Amino acid sequence: MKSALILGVTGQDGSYLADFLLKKGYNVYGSFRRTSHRLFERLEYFDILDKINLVKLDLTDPISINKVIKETQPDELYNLAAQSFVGISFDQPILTTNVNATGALSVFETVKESSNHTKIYQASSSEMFGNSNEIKNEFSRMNPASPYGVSKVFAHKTAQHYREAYGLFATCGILFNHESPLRGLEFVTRKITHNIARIKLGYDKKLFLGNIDAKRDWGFAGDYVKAMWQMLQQDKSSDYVVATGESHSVKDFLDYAFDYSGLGDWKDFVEIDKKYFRPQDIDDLVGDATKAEKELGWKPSITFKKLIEMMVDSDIKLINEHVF
Ligand code: NAP
Ligand code: F7E
Repeated sequence: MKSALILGVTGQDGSYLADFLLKKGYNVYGSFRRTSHRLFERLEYFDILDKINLVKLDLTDPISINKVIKETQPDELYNLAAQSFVGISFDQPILTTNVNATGALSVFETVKESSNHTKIYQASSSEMFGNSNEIKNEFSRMNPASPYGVSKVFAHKTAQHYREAYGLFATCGILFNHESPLRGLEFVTRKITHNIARIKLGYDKKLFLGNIDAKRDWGFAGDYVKAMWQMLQQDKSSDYVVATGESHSVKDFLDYAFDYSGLGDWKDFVEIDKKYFRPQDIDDLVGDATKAEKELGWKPSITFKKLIEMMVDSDIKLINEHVF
């Protein structure tokens, strides 16, 4: 039986990946950090909480990283743990850097010293590219536009360095935005579908957003965690872009989501609030996943419209069941 350690198992991708690996017969370890409130709702959604070996780890605490990796000696390690919200990274740049950059470095160093058979997946991001007009591939210039993006460039380059200097199997998945009914409530897609459900069921009247001209390449998280696993089944570590190849604006998302929900024209419900604008934003991001398709046989299975339908349906069901 293969073993996998998922850092950040309580997150969107962590829970989808845990479900995927358990179905493949893996012994799954998943890291969490203590909080004073509910934490495992995504694992409960998949009904897999009791199937995961939970381990306590914080990326800002190298002692916990050391202990967990030494004890578990996993065949595969997925570093999905991060301060993943770009917006807050402008307000908490040091925390973001400590978690995403220094934390990743501690993971690579510990694997090198005490578990060097472990294959590492590093969660890199399209945010590393920043603004420029072309479709992005593995060789595109990195020009990050947020503390989050900068922290991910550090971790990405450090993974490449450990690969080259020490022969570590450290693969970076450069994933473009991926969403699901389990997406955090502050990200724009889920914020829209959650608020559509609240408006539709009479709990709210308005939805406040920021830069709705921004365009992103949005895929489905379930498809993207499969790509992560496929990357670690290769003989050599490398970098892979994972994306749908289509970009849509937040306005396009609003158009279809409001139309599908039956609420009609989003302009009757949406107001712009300056507080949701970032000091710097990326206008448009679209990825070229040709390498992942050729080498991994990976392709997205869920369209932009289908993704929106899944998210709207799920949020209406949750609000109907009084899950806020
Ligand atoms: P997410 O839902 O925000 O999950 C992040 C996970 O990291 C959570 O389990 C969180 O724990 C954990 N975490 C946060 N701070 C930590 C710390 N100091 N120590 C240990 N764990 C910590 O993010 P996601 O959407 O699943 O994304 C997974 C990874 O992919 C992240 O690294 C993200 O930056 C990257 N990424 C995401 C996307 C995307 O579109 N989703 C695209 C490219 C890259 P709590 O539950 O306790 O907060
Ligand atoms: O913003 C605009 C916002 O926060 C998308 C993370 O998973 O993907 C994600 O980062 C766009 C931005 O995601 C609101 O300004 C408008 O242009 O949903 P988001 P993100 O910043 O693209 C990358 C690939 C990651 O790696 C990250 O971890 O939507 N926008 N109005 C808004 N965004 C939010 N959150 N809230 C608004 O009200």
